[in-house]
Amino acid sequence: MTKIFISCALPYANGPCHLGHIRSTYLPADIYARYNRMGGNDVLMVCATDEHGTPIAVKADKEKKKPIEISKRYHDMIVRDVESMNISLDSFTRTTDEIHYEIAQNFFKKLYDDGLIYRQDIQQLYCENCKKFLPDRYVEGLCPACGAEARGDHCEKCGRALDPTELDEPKCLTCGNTPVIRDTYQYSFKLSEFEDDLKEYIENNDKLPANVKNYASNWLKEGLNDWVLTRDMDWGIPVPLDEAEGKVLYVWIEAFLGYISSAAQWSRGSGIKWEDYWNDFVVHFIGKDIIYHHSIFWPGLLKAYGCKMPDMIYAGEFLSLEGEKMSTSKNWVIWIADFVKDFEPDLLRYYLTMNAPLNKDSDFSWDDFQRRNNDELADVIGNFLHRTFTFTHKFFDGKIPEYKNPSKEDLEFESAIRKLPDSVGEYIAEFEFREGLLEIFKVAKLGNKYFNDSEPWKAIKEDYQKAANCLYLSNQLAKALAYVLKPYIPTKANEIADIINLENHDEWKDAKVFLTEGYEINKAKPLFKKIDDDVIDYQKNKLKENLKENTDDNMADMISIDEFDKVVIKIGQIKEAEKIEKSDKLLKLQVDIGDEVRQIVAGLAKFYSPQELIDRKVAVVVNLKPAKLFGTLSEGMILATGESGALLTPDDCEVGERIQ
Ligand code: B3M
Ligand code: ZN
Repeated sequence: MTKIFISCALPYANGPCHLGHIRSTYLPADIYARYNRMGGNDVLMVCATDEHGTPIAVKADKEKKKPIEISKRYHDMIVRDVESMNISLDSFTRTTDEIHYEIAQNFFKKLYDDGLIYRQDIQQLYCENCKKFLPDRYVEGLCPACGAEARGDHCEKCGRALDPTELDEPKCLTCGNTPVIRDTYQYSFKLSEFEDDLKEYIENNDKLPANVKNYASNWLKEGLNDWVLTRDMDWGIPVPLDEAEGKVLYVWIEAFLGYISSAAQWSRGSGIKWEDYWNDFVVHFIGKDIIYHHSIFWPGLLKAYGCKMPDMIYAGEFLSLEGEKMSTSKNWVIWIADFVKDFEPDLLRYYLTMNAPLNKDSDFSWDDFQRRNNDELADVIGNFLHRTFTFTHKFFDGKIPEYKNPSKEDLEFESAIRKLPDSVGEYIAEFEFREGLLEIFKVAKLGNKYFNDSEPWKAIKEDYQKAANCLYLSNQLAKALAYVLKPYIPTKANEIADIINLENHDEWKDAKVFLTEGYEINKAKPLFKKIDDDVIDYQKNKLKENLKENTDDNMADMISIDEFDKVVIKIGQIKEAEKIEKSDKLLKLQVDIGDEVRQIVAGLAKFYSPQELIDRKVAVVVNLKPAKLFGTLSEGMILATGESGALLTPDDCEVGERIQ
């Protein structure tokens, strides 16, 4: 038995989870964890929300709230999202927990006392308008390496960790001014001293996947600089040195320690040592954008501290949406909370795993999601199971029939069933999750072919034993499926197990044990349903409706006064309002704008009932090009706030008056 320490990258607590989080990190970690638990290994799977740093501070500034209010809000949402996808974390904590502060400060202090962290005079960007230093994501500019737009500490395009002073054309995120360079001091980690250790770690670790190895060794070729570990900011963990008033730990150094503090909280008071898991086998599941941090900074810190470096770093590549890069600021994204309102989580777990191997970029498209659900889950796996269970009841009274004098076809099918658990298990153990699922799918497909060829509905009259052998073996495959599907689609696997009356199907080794003749199963229940076209059309429309062209409010592209002058806004009055079928957001309105009545489709249904809107005065953009939404013509736009749907209600104005 191995003890396995599994971590998922810590999500920033500045937004809920979307499909990308699930695909790159939580789902593969969960498949791996579930499989290993079934295989008898002792798994500790941890995560936490990453609650410090500029992403949260910036959001709090914008919303005029305290950072902790923001991070609490999103922590709760992230927990809800992760639970709704059945991610079986043992511990999900917060980097604002007390124990985390303690662990992070002690870690820093030890390296400082050992002379591996030192004080250094450096220059940093300072905004003279906001009168503050601009750490990390308080600045935007161009990446010095690849020229892409980058946030202060990180370039998403090339994956490099940056120092904000390196950025070309830096701008203060708060006010847009160009910052100046000022002298200050910070504390740095002697990363450069560990260059050789890291080279050896990356080169000699056969387990590390190619994408991690390649990135890391390319970076190592350039040579390593020391790493600045502190910031001038209010929000964060105070640097545990008397002389360092007003300085906090850089979010990245303490975020790593979130893996440890989450484990430490889990084991506290239980007598179990989380260190035993770490010392046995550590796997970090991360997105590919943070390979640099996990393959260089983190092992460097661990080495310096005297701890074992991770055995495995698994980096999921990117997920796009309908062929376009996902963007939370444009709302080109599918939130987990929205998805699970309309679909079972297992359908997403299946799709995201089957769609592409983790080490390749992948795309979520609604049509493809429908196709895989209908053609694979429903038509192949669902259909095989359903036929097996119904025919067992129809012809054999719900009991596993006798298996005798097997034909060549029977024997071939039997052998495929017997091999399935081992081959799926091997794939999962090697982090080849898609391959494992493909194998399951292949054998289920074979099951359908075998079932068709055996024609038990005919054979039952002409060749009883042939029908009996067919249903005997088909039930054995159904049983194996209840096991091998469990890491991937646990809820469905449990439903299958319920039909087969398996009280306990937690141990992988039992997947191979055949049901005995005469064993009784329950009645079939529909397990997988097809998804209709209009359900998919609705989702596609919703995605388009939600797309915001430019939402990064203050940093939105500037327009000239001439461009603004083109917009005509008038006071209108809503005369009629009705719901639009199939849309839970849109209302069809007839709006009097003085000289005419316009039909306008507005996304207000979530905030107002149609009746509430009658006679309300509203501000209307009247010279928008007409467009059709859900087949309904819209000739204008009503101004309202995006989040609460509050209308701009100019009650003192006359209908038809022009604002702009
Ligand atoms: N929160 C960055 C990210 O979500 C960061 C991960 C920390 S893992 C220690 O991409
Ligand atoms: Zn500024």
